[in-house]
Order: sequence, then structure tokens, then C-alpha cells
Amino acid sequence: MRDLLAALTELRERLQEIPQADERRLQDLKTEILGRKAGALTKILVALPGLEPAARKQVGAAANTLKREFEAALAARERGLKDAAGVAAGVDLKMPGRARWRGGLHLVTRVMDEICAIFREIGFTRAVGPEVETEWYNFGALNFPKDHPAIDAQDSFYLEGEGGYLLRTHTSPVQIRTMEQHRPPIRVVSLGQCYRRDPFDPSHSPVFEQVEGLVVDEGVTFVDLKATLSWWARRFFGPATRTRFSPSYFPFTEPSADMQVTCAVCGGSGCPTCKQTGWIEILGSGMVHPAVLENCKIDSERYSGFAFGMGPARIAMARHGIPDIRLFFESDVRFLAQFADAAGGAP
Ligand code: 2NL
Repeated sequence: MRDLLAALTELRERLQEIPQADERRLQDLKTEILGRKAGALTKILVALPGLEPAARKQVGAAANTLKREFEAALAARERGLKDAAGVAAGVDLKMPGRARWRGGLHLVTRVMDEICAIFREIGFTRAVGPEVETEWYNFGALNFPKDHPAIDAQDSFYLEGEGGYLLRTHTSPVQIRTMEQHRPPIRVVSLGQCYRRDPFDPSHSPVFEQVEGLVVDEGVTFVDLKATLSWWARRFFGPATRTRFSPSYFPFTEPSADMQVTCAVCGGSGCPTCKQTGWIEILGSGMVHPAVLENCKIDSERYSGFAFGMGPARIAMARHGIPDIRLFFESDVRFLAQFADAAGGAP
């Protein structure tokens, strides 16, 4: 048994010959050590059954370990020689392949989906509607006065010809259509593209996305508005987020309030994203004006509601500290891929 262990130690030395071996030498080494009839290691393995049980166990373990080491070293050298042969023939087998580009959802699209998914948890459904609207659905039903500046062709995109059709300036018409088609209780988020004659500058785009929400039921109060929107903000921006409301004005809500959240970039201590205030304005909201309910044939004595509207591009900017809304429209993959999730983006 001592002899066998000594033979194994000697054989182990020969592992060092493998990394330098050329193809022929490699074949010889294989035969000399692992050959089925006369291989040095094979011989030891064949002798095992004749040993005492304790010796058989010790020598057997050492011999099998060494056999696996030889097999691994021989295989590695074989691979190395093959790669080298490929390079010599002008084929670099180690060259990385060309990665495939996988498409991904745009950051603004993903933010819209996230916003809606959170509202879905508390019973809101999604609604969409036409982007070309009548003045009634876009302005009249929403209690805009006849001389409101937004109605002016300077501020909205009108289609040529009769009918006064225009590109919707918000998604509110979708909610008017929802109130016409469904009786309360109503809990709905509407979303999609909107159009305004705005300059294309760091904080405006003439084409933009909107997500709006609407709740109509018996006994809905301003408390429901504040609680729902504060809960949503913490779900979206994180549990440490605080919210505050300040008075605002919209023709379609009374009273109206803007909601601010503590800056998601600096946590409220002040940074360029929140202009050193620690707060960022996220949405407008309010109690649905009774005239709007009546325009949809909903009894405003019995029912009340709240509504809100937000711009997902601005929300994405607030969350990620993106300084210019125009970046969303440039299709620069270096910009977009920074926000890609596992399902998309550049390789
Ligand atoms: C903003 C403000 C808001 C609404 C949208 C709404 C819709 C109906 C009735 C009443 Cl049908 N209100 N929507 C209410 C308050 C604010 O959006 O700043 N959006 C970006």
C-alpha cells in the first residue's frame, strides 16, 4: 500500500507536463496515465480489489481524486489547443458574440403603468378615449367659461374645417364619457397623450402624457381625496414621503388643491431637482364641481366626488432627478437604458 501511495505522489508530479504539451504529447500522456490497459493510474485502480479494506479505501480515494484532476487538466489543455488553432486559422473563438438588442418600455410608459397599478390595488379601473375631441367634451362639460383662454386657438390645436374638433388638452373628456356611461360608484383612472400649444422647453412639451383619476359616490369628502392621494404618494415614492396640500384653482373642481411631496432625490434637504425647497409639486386635484356632475346627469345633491390629474413625465423627472423633459423625446438609448428594467433596454 505504501508503494501505491508513493506511486500516486509521483504520478501527481506529471500533471505539470500537461499545460505545455502539444497535441501529440497530450495524446501520449493520456495513454501513459489513463490508458485502458497500460495506463499508470489505471493499473493502480485495477489493483484496488486485492487490498485490505482500510488500504483500499485510502488508496482508492487518492487514486480517484488524481484521476479527476488528470481528466480536468487534459480537457483544459485540449480546449486551449483548439482555441489557438482557431486563432491561427483567423477565427477568434474567444471574441464576444454580438449581443442582441431587446426592446424596452419607455420610462414614461412604465411610470404610467406603475401609477395605475397602485390605484388598481384600491379598486380603480383604467379608461381610455379619443385624442380628437369636441369642444363640449374637452371644455364645456368641464365647466370652462366660454371666454377661458385655453379655448382660444392660440392655446389649443384645432382641426381644420367644421365641427370645432380639437386635440384634447387633458384626459378629462375620458372621465366625462365614463360618467355618462356608468352610474356611481365610479373609481377610474384615465390616461393617454394630450396636446397643448406650449413651447418645447425644459419643462414643457406640446405633446405630453396625463394620468387622471376620478371617484364619484355618496358621501365622498375632501378627507377621501387627501387620504387616497397621500397613500398613493407613499406607495409610489417610498414610505418616508410626506405630502402637503395648497389651495389651487381649476374650473372643474371646487375646492381645488395642489399636492406636493418631499423631494425624492434629496429627501427634503434641498437640491437642484426641488430648487432647494425640499418639496416637489406632483399633481392638481379637487372636489368635482357640482356643475360637472350635472352635465353628466349625475345628481349633485346625492353624489359627490374628487378628481386629480398628473403628468407622468414630470413625475419621472421628480423621482430620477431628470433636468429636461425634452430628453424623453430624443430616443437616445444611452439616456433611456439607464432606466430600463430587466425586461428591456440596451444589452
Ligand atoms: C393638473 C390638474 C386635474 C382634474 C384634473 C377632473 C376631471 C373631471 C372632473 C373634475 Cl371629469 N376634475 N380632473 C381635477 C383636478 C386637477 O389636473 O395639474 N394636471 C396635470
